[in-house]
Formats: sequence, C-alpha cells, structure tokens
Amino acid sequence: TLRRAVCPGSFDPITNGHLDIIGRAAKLYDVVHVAVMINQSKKGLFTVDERIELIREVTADLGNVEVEAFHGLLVDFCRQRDIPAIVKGLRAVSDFDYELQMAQMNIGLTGVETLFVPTNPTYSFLSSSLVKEVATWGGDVSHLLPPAVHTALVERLRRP
Ligand code: COD
Repeated sequence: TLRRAVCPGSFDPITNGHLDIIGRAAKLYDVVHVAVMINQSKKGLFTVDERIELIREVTADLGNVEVEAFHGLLVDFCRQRDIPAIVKGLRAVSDFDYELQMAQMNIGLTGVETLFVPTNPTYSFLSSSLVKEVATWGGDVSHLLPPAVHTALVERLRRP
C-alpha cells in the first residue's frame, strides 16, 4: 500500500517556502497530497482554482504530488483518503504555538499525526502575505517564488 501524507495550506499563492516543504515530503512519501483548504472568511488574491493550477504547474516535475481543494476539516480530508500524516513546515517559534495546538487537536479528533519539517533558513521569513504586500508596492519578490507564480502575481497586481 502507498504511504501518503498531506501538506495543507491556503497557498495564496504558493511560495518557494511551501515548495521546499512539499518537495522534501515528496522524497519521504509515495504520494503527497497538497490540500488547498477553503476558508470562506478569507478572500484571497487568487481564486482556489487559480491556486490549484499554479501548484500543479510548479510541482509537476516531482511526479508524486496530487493537488485538490477541500472545504471542511483537515482531519476529514485525511480520513476520506486514508492519509495518516500531516506534514507542516516550521519557520520560527512564532509558528510553534498555533501549530502545536492544531496538531494536538487533530490527533485527538482522529489520530492523524503531524510531522514538522524545519524550514530551509533561506525561506524562514517568507509568507504568502508578506510576498503580496511587498509586491503590491513594487518590491522585487522574484527570488521568493517559482517563476510561473511570480509572473501570475505581477499580472494580477497590475490588473486586479
Ligand atoms: N517555509 C516553510 N514552510 C512554510 C513556509 C515557509 N516559508 N510558509 C508556509 N509554510 C508551510 C507551513 O507548514 C504552513 O502551515 C503551510 O505551509 C501552509 O501555509 P499557508 O500560509 O499557505 O496556510 P495557512 O497557515 O493559512 O494554513 C492553515 C490551515 C489551512 C492548514 C489550517 O487553518 C487548517 O487546517 N484549516 C482547515 C480547517 C481545520 O481543520 N481546522 C481545524 C484545525 S485544528
């Protein structure tokens, strides 16, 4: 049977930090599911479908990554697909409190495990929201995003 894990997030849009974690998970598991979790209270810069397309494009070369949207609890996504592990990147202690809370909630709900991967230090300061803010004011974020994502971001900010 295939060993599966999920990398969940908002991915609005996917950054090199996300991609680093997904790529490392893809070396450890047979199949890595990328779950774009739908949060109706947060209006994104990109639609969920656009985010999925970008993630598919930049993870295609890995060969064992499946991308889909999900509306609901992450533990239900995992249960429905027989996924025993959630893989999360940890950037700094500031991530830790909330990530620990979610991990403990999730294992209590269904027994799904959470594994933390330390961020590549090159990307430890990197978040989708900071990239969007800097790009909005014309700052260069091309080194922080896959080229296709950078192109889509510049295009979106030019014509919102
Ligand atoms: N370096 C390494 N990893 C990174 C970096 C970086 N620079 N940036 C992000 N990551 C990783 C982190 O592991 C992060 O958790 C993940 O990528 C996703 O990041 P974002 O910003 O796209 O997504 P978030 O933080 O908005 O995602 C939160 C979830 C959607 C995962 C969470 O809210 C969730 O599980 N929601 C579903 C509903 C649910 O089950 N709620 C109950 C939870 S107990």
